[in-house]
Amino acid sequence: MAIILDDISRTFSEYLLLPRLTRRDQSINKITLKTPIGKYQSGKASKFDINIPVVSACMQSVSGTSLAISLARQGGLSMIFCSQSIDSQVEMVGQVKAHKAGFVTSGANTKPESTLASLLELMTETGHSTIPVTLDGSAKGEFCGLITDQDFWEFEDDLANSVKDHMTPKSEVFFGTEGITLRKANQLLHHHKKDCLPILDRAGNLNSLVFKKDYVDHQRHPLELLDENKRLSVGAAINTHDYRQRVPALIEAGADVLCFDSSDGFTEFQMDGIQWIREQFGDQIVIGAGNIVTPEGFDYLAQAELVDFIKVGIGGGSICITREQKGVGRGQASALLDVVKRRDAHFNDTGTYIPICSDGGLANDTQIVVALAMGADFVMMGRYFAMTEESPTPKVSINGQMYKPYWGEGTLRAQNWQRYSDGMSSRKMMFEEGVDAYVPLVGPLAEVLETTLYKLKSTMINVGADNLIDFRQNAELTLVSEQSIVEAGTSNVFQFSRKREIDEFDWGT
Ligand code: MZP
Repeated sequence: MAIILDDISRTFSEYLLLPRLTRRDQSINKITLKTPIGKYQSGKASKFDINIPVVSACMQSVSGTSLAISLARQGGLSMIFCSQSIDSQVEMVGQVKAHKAGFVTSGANTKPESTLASLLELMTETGHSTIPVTLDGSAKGEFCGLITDQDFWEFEDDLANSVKDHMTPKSEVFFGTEGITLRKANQLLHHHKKDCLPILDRAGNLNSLVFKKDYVDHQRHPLELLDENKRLSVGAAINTHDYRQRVPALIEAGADVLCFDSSDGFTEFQMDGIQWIREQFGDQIVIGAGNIVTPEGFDYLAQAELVDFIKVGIGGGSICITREQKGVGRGQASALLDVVKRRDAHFNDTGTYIPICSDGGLANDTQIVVALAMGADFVMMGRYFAMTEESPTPKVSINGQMYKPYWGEGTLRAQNWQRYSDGMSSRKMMFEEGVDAYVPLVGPLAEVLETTLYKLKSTMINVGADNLIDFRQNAELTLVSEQSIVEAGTSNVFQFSRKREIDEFDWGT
């Protein structure tokens, strides 16, 4: 006979946190939100941390290049979607890695003999105003000099002139030598009042560039998530079909984290993939697995401690109709609580901590807070990021309000055959597990995230926590009745919906 669980499947909105003692020395600025993504041994550091506990979903309508750059600059991580060709995913990962920070491989170069006209074209095409000049015009060629848009006048100079007649020649350029630290390179920029410092190898070839604007930018984004070469960090989604081709290409492109994107990760297909990646690439690469909703699912994926983090959640996503279509899934709070309990037991028994990601179904900031209090190390969100300026979909105006399209990976539109097929073949999709939708545009990611994280920190202070470990250890939650959910909103008052209504209201005073 089928097993029927005693517990009801519960969601985040059914719980509330109870306040604990807030200490006098607590303040928003002292709270840290750093959290592990990589598994670790008791007492040791995780091999990969993120600076804020949020990652963006492995979805076409969410994790594009701009969003990945923006989120990494705020301290989080994006998982570039795999429902695309290997080449285009690799290109997106490469664009994030090339974006900025520290030593940048020059993306636009010219030769001494090139004309100003072709240089101008290059500047317009790439948006770069400082272009290195190398003998063969390549990013690693023999360095000859630098040319900027200040070195010639488009409407005064003859555009048939050669670059070499206008550039600052190598003999007059301040440059650094390969091996120089970023700190020293920034000091040279400061000392010589320059905007760009070329870094040359011992043979005089161009190696990379360091920009003043990157230094300034970094000061404005202290939580920026960078790799050891000071490039932005980025994750990449993978599937159980083509990992033998996709994974090597993504690692080569510089992906920092690999994340299986599957609605049901409690499968031998996924374990085969995990084992293959570990055999080929060892323990250094960070691998996320999932999704699961039961302790048995956790035990299966945690066996031999091959994976770094495990994602929890089936059917809770805002665009997801898996529960309706297939009758599979579980309330996200129940799933998370059960899996966290099993993870903690695993940590006690083996000394290995495996971070848990709560994936999907977070309808508001409060639910993010509750998920972290319940023991998730970080959350993965789709809708939340789809609503920002930086998501990859175009803005659409409907009745004067701006929206963005947002669709599930289980829709025909996403054509993500691997995820929703049976793991064995890319056969025709028989039914959809997701919907095509629109979400309101809410503004730039940095602004939205700032509010969310401020609320999270503020709740952490309510429960006397200084970091996310304290938070889940101190957290005391209560189930709420339907009546207390009603009570949590405003009651017995007529609420103004807009500030303008307040301004225009006749108060009779
Ligand atoms: P949400 O943040 O929009 O509520 O949920 C995002 C999550 O929904 C994703 O991370 C993924 O796990 C899941 N998802 C994506 N596509 C589908 C689908 O088409 C889906 N059914 O369930």
